[in-house]
Amino acid sequence: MSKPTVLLIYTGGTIGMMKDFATGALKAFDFDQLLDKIPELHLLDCEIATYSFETPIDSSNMNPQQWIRIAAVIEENYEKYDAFVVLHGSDTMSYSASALSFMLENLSKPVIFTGSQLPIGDLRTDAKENLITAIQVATLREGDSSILQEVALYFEYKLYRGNRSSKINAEHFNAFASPNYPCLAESGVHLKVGNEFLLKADKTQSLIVRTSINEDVAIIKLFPGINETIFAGMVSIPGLKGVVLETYGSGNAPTERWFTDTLKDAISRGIHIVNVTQCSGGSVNMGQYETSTMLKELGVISGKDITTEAAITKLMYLLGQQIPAADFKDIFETPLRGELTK
Ligand code: ASN
Repeated sequence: MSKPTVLLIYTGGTIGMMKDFATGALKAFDFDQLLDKIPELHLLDCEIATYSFETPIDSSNMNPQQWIRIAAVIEENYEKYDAFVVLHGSDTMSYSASALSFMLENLSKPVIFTGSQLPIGDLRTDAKENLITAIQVATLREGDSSILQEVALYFEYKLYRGNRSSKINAEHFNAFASPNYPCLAESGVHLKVGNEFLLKADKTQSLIVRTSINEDVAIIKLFPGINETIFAGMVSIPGLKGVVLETYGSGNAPTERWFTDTLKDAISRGIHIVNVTQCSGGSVNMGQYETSTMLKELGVISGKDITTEAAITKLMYLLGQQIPAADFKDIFETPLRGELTK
């Protein structure tokens, strides 16, 4: 059997950065140098090809246009390669992995995001392990099918479903978590795959790349002391079409009249409001407390156990798909790529 083929897509991030000697700041450097730094890649039992953004970026500069570029590279090369590994800055990696999971419909090949906390040239770098194992995971096969058939994120010995992951630490190598869904795989002496947790593609369907994304959205995090002027101002932003509302605990919010009236008015103006918990784990359950009953009655969408990263990217994706207003809530509350628990 021929060796699996992998396309490495380099977008930027710390993994490929080096110190600017003049300023001391970290900035991106040439991708060819990145490969020179890891001769171990040649030992892997697969064929690796590379594609690089001409100007690699810190992932703080990621945006829907860049997601579309990543999706386009995957689409153009989909038949040529068995797997895709996206090198990406860790800061917004969970947003990009979530967005791509929605944009790549009927995906049947692995798209694995990875990066690192320290640059590849650093003596104590975490980049080598992350990159090498991400490629190994991406090339796991059963017969002539990839074992992974979804967008995932590999970091510090763990493979997560991309749209279930969040960056939780700015310093530790163990920088990501998936609070509401088990790891898809774990790397130790052996590579252990949790087969029961993987998405399985319907092979009768071919890949559809959806690149229509609507950015007229906001994330509003509630806090004790948020007042009417501020909240009403935020939901009255001209052009606003959707809000991810980060509420307390299991989806709770103030019961004050001004708050519910403001929400009611926003919903009547066609703005979709998605309730997501501020807690890092657990689920929204509107109606469990009096402080969430009104939200349910107003028609607020339940984000259930979705992450904020997946909620905002799903909102942008669904708003781009011209879904009839009457179906929007149901579709949002339905798992499309395993991003929430029904
Ligand atoms: N600022 C970097 C980025 O997200 C952080 C990293 O990759 N560790 O591009």
